[in-house]
Amino acid sequence: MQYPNFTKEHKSLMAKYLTKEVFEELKDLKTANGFTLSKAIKSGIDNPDSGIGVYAGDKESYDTFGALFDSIIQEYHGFSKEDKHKSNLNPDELDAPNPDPKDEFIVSTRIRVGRNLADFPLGPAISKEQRDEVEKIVSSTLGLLKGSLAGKYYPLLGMSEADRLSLVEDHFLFKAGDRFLESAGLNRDWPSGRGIYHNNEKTFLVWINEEDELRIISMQKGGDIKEVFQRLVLAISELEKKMKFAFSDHLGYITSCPTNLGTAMRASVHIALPKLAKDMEKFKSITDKHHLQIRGVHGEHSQSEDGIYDISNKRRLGVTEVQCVQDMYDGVVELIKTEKEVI
Ligand code: ADP
Ligand code: ILO
Repeated sequence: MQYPNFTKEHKSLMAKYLTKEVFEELKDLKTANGFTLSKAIKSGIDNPDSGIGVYAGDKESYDTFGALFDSIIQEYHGFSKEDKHKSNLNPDELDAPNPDPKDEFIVSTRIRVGRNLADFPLGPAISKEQRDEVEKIVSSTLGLLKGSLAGKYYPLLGMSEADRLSLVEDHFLFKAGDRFLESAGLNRDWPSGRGIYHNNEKTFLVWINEEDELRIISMQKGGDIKEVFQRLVLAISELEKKMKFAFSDHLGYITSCPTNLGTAMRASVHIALPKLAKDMEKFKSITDKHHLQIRGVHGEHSQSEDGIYDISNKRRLGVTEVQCVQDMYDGVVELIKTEKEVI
């Protein structure tokens, strides 16, 4: 493998930290699952507009290719090699009364975590047989859930195109054909092994075998952020009784993209801020202050529609789950206050 031909367009953290020295140190290494540096960086090379540009094939990748991953993790999360991740999933410690009880601004709230099974490689290095096995284990475990979490699994294989598109359009299901995931090898054998589980109300959902083997999701209309968190915590604790997830004391929950390490949590609202949207500098100063990210309404790399934005926590590693949600909550309170003040 040759040192990549980075252009001016390659702006990812991978392009920044993969110096010739780091490349020489890592270029011939391989994990037990056969994952290599060239597989890890392919997405960032194929997609020069990547922000991160790197994926892990297994937990071991974070050690084997540490000379690259550690710098990316340090810059994205402000988390050093010596730090230890900490968890807190106690909803009683979240201070989040509904910031928009009249439903004037917040359209919906969603909190998700990523999880991967401890005994399998991550998606970029998984084989078709292993992926199908993960689908079988996870969907049958979900089938044991009771009460408000009880639901049904809908595999993508055999789902009508109209049903799939309507689930995507309504924000319940992941998109097909994401070019970043494609280059990372995460779309191999599509749609086999992928699917979505949800309860009747579609307030509790689990994606199987997208970027991570599980994305556990709690969502509902409006701004009752605490209720959404409580449902998610219940689901995580029920699933943890039945499955062993990939975890390390240093990096927390192990995910295929280093941005999701730690809590693997993204807590978001879809919120209408048409006035603030005309003053992006002010908008961004508030989101930056609260460590938040702005996305469009159809997920990452999408555009906003009708002044509605997806606002979520940026920090996930080295902060607890409660802090992730609190970051989002505190920022949303300030955004609503400012939106009301703008003439
Ligand atoms: P992820 O949350 O897994 O990082 P995306 O940014 O791709 O992934 O979002 C996945 C889907 O979830 C998209 O359809 C997006 O519109 C939807 N979504 C995210 N936040 C909310 C929210 N607060 N309310 C409703 N849908 C949401
Ligand atoms: N690989 C993409 C996405 C990075 C962060 N987002 C997700 C979904 N993991 C990039 O480098 O921009």
